[in-house]
Amino acid sequence: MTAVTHRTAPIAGQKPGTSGLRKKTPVFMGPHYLENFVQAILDTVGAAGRTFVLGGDGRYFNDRAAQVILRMAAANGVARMIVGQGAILSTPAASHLIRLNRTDGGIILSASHNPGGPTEDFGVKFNMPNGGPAPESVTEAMFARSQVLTEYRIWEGQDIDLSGPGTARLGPMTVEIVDPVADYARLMEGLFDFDAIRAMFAGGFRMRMDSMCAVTGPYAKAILEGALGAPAGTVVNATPLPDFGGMHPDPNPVWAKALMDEMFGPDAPDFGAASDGDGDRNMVVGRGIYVSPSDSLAVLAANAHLAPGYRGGLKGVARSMPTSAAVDRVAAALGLPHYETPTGWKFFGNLLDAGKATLCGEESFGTGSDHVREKDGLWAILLWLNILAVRRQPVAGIMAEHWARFGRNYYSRHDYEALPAEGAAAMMAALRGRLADLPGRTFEGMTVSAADDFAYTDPVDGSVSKGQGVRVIFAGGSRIVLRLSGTGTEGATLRLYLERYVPGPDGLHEEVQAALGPVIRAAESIAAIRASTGRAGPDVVT
Ligand code: VG1
Ligand code: CO
Repeated sequence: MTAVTHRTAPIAGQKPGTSGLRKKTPVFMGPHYLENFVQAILDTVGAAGRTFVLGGDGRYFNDRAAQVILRMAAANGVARMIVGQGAILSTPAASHLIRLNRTDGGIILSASHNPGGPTEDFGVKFNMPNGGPAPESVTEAMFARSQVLTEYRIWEGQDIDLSGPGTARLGPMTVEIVDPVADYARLMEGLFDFDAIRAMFAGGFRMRMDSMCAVTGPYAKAILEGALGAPAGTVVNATPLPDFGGMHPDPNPVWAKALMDEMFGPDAPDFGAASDGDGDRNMVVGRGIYVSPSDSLAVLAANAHLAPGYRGGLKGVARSMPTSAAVDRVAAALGLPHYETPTGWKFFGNLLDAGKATLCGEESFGTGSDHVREKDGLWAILLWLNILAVRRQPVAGIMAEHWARFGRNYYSRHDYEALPAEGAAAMMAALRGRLADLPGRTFEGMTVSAADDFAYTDPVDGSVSKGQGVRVIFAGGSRIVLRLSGTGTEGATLRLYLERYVPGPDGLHEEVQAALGPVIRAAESIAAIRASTGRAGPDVVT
């Protein structure tokens, strides 16, 4: 067995987006595609003598890609790889292992909430020694490297047996195969009052957890049904499958419809939850009530002190720009600093590292804290359970009290998928050109108070990220935001984010799309989405 060097040529388009490099699986399986990108990663971050974590969400090609990456790591002089058994690790569990073992980072194989399978999506991303996604400066360097490299190195040899915990060698490199769940479960036990949650389940509390045939199945079974004593069968779709059983593992009311039907049905459990392909997203639902991710972040911020891990209070909170301002209102009431970042978890890393924020969240079903450097689906679900165990109220009661105290930010996202890329880019460019004319104009009785293209200056390292989404803000707190997705693999996806603030006490319990009616109509007047795309309406409404 020996290291060999293969000649290769740069492949266009190996540019990481919002969260790593995502392409159709056949593209990743094409000649040299994975190898080139992995070599670009290793050349950028350095390989000799390093230790990295490796794992993925188990989707189609996960196992083959892991073997290739191990052989490339060995040939590039990596000293040690810590790999989840079966090459499986949820994204938050990988982030935890990177931090726990003080490694030099990790490679995560996932296209997250995108479907998996031979003709669906695959992805690779690199996380830094702090456990968080590589910042733009690093992903740009990886892309630049991918455009000039001429060779990659790989160890010639057989597959490593990853089927059970233990230690193996690949040439000079040590491969440590670890239980993917154990360390993560211990971390959760240290943050939450497991006794209180166990007592709640013992008292008859019923929950449905839909793992959507993706990576959280084993984690949810071990923690909810194992450690916390929830009845067997609480977790459904609990076996990770290479094609997610044909499901689209994006936990929202559209793709997790079975869970929604159950939670709004005659025999609904007390609490429902779902998570995505790689386990970093969550959706929570009460009996007969859906909790929007922006509201969930606000409720968690207002109640986090009820869990042992956050008893001392929060240092601050952060949300992505398109996420509703509900959490800002909680921060203002608690006297906490709050931050507004561009879309993507990588922008929270510095705030968490610097101790400026404890909780972070995105409208796209992502919530997390400083316990790792990724959003964390099961963590959010467990924090909700801890809050429910202490407050002993139904979810609907908690939401009603929250809105009565802080007012309600009605919120929805409308996605227009698989648009022709050039047309979508032209529409955004035209809109950007019109922004300067908007302030002072009135739409649907709402006057525009500001309109811009969001730019962010990181308060810790001063780095600037421009062009992060168009926002049109109306007097009174209503808002529309438009941006193009950076995680898709087919054409362009336009995301339209809609928000309207109602201070209460009246009007706190309206149907969401109806409450947002004026904002939806104003968005069409301003951006002419339907007119310029020729679409009758959005493909997905969440
Ligand atoms: C989407 C979401 C964003 C999220 C990203 C990764 O990005 O909008 O909030 O951070 O997915 O989530 P985009 O560019 O398509 O809007 V996932 O669970 O990959 O890890
Ligand atoms: Co995800």
